[in-house]
Amino acid sequence: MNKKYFLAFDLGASSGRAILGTLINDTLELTEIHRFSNQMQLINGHYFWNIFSLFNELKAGLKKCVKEYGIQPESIGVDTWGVDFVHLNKEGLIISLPFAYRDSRTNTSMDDLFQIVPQEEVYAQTGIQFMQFNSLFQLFSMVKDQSSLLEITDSILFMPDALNYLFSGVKKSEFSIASTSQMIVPGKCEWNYELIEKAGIPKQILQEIILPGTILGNITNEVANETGSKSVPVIAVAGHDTASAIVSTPCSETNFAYISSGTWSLMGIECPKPHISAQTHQLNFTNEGGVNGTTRFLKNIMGMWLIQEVQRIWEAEGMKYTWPAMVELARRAEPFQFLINPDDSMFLNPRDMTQAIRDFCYQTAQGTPQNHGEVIRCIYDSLALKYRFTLEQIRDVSDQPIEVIHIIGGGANNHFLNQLTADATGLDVVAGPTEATAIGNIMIQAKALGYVGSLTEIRQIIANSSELVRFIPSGELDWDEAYNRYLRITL
Ligand code: LFR
Repeated sequence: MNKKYFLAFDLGASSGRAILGTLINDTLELTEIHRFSNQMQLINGHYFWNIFSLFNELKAGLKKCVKEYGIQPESIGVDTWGVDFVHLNKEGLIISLPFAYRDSRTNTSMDDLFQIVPQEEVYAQTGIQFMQFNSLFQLFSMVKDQSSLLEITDSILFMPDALNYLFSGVKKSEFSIASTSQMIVPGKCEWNYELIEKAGIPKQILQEIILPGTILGNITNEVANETGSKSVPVIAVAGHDTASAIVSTPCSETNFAYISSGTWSLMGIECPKPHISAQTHQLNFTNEGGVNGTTRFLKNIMGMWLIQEVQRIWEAEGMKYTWPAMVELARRAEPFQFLINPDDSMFLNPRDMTQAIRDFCYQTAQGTPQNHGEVIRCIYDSLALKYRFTLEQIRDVSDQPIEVIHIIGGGANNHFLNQLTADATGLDVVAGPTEATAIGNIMIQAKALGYVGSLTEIRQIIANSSELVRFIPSGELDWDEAYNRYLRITL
């Protein structure tokens, strides 16, 4: 087979990348072409994403690929975080920066909506974990505030859909990203109009839902001229980064749980259909749409965000740590001294994450961490214990056997946390690939263009091409005792 090239744009809440994937027979090689930082912008009291600068960075990535690397990709695809969306007017112009999901405008939106549609009904109709920032609640907050922006909105597009639109001029809503909205019928490419109407959200602003792997159209002449690229297809990959990441789980069986580890830790299983019951509602699990008719039954866990934030705060205070330096501090700190519930709402977007962690420890009668090592150790221990807690919940709901945990995404580089996860859960952990999201994005492009077939074949190629590291439970430390204390503190 000739070499085939695909360009993946993978946007996260802290950085974005253009990654070139080269498919050679049954292996895949990756080259990072372009990397840039991404940050929510605080403007007049609200947090936004700068979609225009993100689009510029993506075009810069395409231009570099063609001009500096001399490679014309066969196609491009975009994935991003979930839930956030762009407003367009009827002429198709973007009329506002998109709000960022950590903005506080939705602080009371869930309770406000539940007064109109009972919580049980919203869950039964969507099967999505309640998070105050789901698009449903973002839109409902605008309805409630009689937002003039919403009044002049002709259509909304989720972040990857919006970038696809800027590249191709085509407005569609890809299934995996649409499923993060909490506004679709579980497992189906259908808007849940009944719920949407009850919430007072104008249904005409929503676009047709299409399956991942749909060829949307070609790059516009304008973008082609600016970047020097040919007018290649823009493919709607699994636009939700988590959906793209799970494509890359390097496994041939179904006996695994995954943790897609980045700003968030998404822990769950892949299932043929959604799990929706009073129990999954009570446990607040989500059923997000995946590729090839799969459902991701999972829990959103506040992941490396906690570390990113303490790192940011300490840097502002003049103490700049690298990630390995932070891991080293944690390694030297005493284990299990302080435990937090990583998902407490006080950690969603505090001005000072270190202070928020100290406050949590103080309020739960644990004293307060005194130095940076104690804070970091507290975060890592608590994440590992939260993974154990989540694993037990998944096992309560599903009889799918779980014999191994695949940790994928950037967080898989953290061997210290990988080992803690194996120790806390008593399961082997297989770490890698770290570029899971970009790989999933690339492989769905290759599939859309007919170069690869099934999900099984895709995963085999990924297993052939990735360096995986296995962590075996060490039996060190009394994790049972720590777990019981974690439960007492957090429940
Ligand atoms: C991970 C992720 C999660 C989603 C969160 C907010 O990057 O996409 O799946 O719940 O970001 O959108």
